[in-house]
Amino acid sequence: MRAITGIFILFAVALSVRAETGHELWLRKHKADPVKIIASGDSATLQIALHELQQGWQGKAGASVVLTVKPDESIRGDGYKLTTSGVQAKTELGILYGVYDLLRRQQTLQPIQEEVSNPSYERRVLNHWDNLDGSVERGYAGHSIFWRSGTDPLAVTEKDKALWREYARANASIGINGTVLNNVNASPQMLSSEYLSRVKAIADVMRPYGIRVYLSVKFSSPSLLGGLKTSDPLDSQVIQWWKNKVKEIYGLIPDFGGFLVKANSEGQPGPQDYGRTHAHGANMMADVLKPHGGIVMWRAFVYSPGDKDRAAQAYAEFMPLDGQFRDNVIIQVKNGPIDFQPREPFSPLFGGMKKTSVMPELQITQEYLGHSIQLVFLAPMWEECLQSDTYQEGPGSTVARATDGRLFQQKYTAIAGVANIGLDANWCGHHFAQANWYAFGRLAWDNGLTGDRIADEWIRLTFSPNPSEQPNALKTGDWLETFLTPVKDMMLQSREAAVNYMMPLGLHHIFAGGHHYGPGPWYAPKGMRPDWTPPYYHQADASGIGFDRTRGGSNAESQYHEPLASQFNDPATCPEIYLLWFHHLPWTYKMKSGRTLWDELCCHYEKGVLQVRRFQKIWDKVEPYVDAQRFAEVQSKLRRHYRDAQIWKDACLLYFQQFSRLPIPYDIERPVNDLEDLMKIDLKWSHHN
Ligand code: GCW
Repeated sequence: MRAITGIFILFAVALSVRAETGHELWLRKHKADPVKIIASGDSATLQIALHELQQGWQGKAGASVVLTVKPDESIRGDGYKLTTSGVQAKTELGILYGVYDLLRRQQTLQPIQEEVSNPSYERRVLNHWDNLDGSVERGYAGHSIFWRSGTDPLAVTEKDKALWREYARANASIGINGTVLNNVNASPQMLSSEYLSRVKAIADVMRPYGIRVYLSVKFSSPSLLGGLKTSDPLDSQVIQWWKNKVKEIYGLIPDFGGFLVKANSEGQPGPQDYGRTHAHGANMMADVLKPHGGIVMWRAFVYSPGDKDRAAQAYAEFMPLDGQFRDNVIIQVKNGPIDFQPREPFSPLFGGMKKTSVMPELQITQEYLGHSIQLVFLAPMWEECLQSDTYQEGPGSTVARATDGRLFQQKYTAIAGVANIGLDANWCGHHFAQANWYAFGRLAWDNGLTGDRIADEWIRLTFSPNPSEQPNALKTGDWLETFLTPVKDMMLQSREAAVNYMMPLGLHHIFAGGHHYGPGPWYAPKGMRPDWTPPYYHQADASGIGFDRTRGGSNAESQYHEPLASQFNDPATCPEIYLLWFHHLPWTYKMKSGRTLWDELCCHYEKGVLQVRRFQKIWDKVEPYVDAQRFAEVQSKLRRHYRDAQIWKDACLLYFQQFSRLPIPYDIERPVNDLEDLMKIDLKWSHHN
């Protein structure tokens, strides 16, 4: 009888949950209580704040909230102070941020007390790798929300504007205040007057939400678009061309943010094509933008084929330029020295450059972390990077402090995240990929937040039952235990799981070429640049595995400050998570666990697969508390996630076993695939598979 009642209740709960597409993100509608708002001023931004309070208030019914724009020495930039009576800020945008915080606290049942909140970085920017034809480079959530092909690609419709408004609101709610609208592999057409008119339309929608637009520009635009003979940054006609273009942009968009530039990188043009340095190129643009208040975000993602270790190249190229950049240039540096791998040590340029502003670039889109197929929560990875100690000014010189102005005087501070947003109904392709967008915004605002705290907030906002719709929903305490705790646990483990089944112990870039989704440790087509093939990175042979970056090898470890350099240089002190990043070691090398390196690798691959299996079980168990649509969609992604994790394990172990010639330990599940078959599979990246 008991069992029957139990089943009946579960059934009732499941039925009462409305299907959700996920389009509302972490801003799902709730029944609001009445609230009285007293606001000084009446701008478009304040109107939004008012509206949000009216739509979302869950505090005391009929309470008064005072919104005061007034300086206070504890408030910086667009920061704010929550008070017992409402929100105080220096700027109207600060008020809006304070209101979002207030509402978030109400929904997530966090205490509301007097507290100041200031942003870690002044510029908190999304980078869209969106092409003007509507495709998205490394995008797994459908086409661009900004650009499209077709008969009238530049027409601005009401539907476009409504979507951009939702996007702006979502970003503002987590403190993001800038967006680069196009791919760093930029088309010169971006700066044509036709496209600029669409940029203006986008900027007009973003403005009240405090979001500035920026553009990626192609360095050779003066020649390609302007018809000049050269794009040499020291040529007076070239400089004049940029001046005119920038004037045109600011005529349309007075608060335009500035340019993002990928130059002399992966075939993109740059100042070196004219015998000039990165500093010449960046400074020319900076000088042109300066009178209008614009900045240049200049990427340090440079490497070329040759003998030099790819991991050491960006540092080698940019360090000699330290001190040569204008104060409105910020060097944009990817979190690791290679390329957004599942795990890399932090880039030595953080804490390296002292006289130049440096900003971290994180990748929200999961290019190397399972696309929008796999559930991988990235906050722990970003936290790991931001909290890494560079030792630049002694212990405690974390990447966070070295980039947010606490360690060095930087005129501008910034952080960028490569967006994972597209036209898919749920924006990000995977419901849990929304958490990565959310996490980027929250960390950009407060780079000391933990992944745990962010996951907690996000789950509550995204999945908590709506009492008005779910009268049978679990009581809060039970929901926390039955839903929040296991789901959070799954999220927090998910990145380490991916490292385990893809590239444990410091392995990196062993993806199949092109799509960067499936395994391809063998991938090395004839004639291909070696640094674009996995054997360059894993160096597996009969003698062992790993990339030797020690003093006897490429010496990349020397780019780190002591005591790190020596620590990394010695396998006995190198953290095992980075072991094969810095060392080429014999298969029988003794690990801290007492196991051989080969056995340890096997254990990690095995563990990763089992972790994903567990995620499936966790998710299946929470079915009664999730609406049917989101439940089924995540469940189906997890099925594929598990299958592909198994493929990763089998492919890597069977491939490396050819070199190690050692057996897979008996207590480890045998591979279920054959290497020959695996080498033929092309795991397509499409998220619709
Ligand atoms: O991660 C690599 C990607 C490229 C990308 C490049 C970059 C936009 O594979 O698709 O190009 O990095 O960051 O510039």
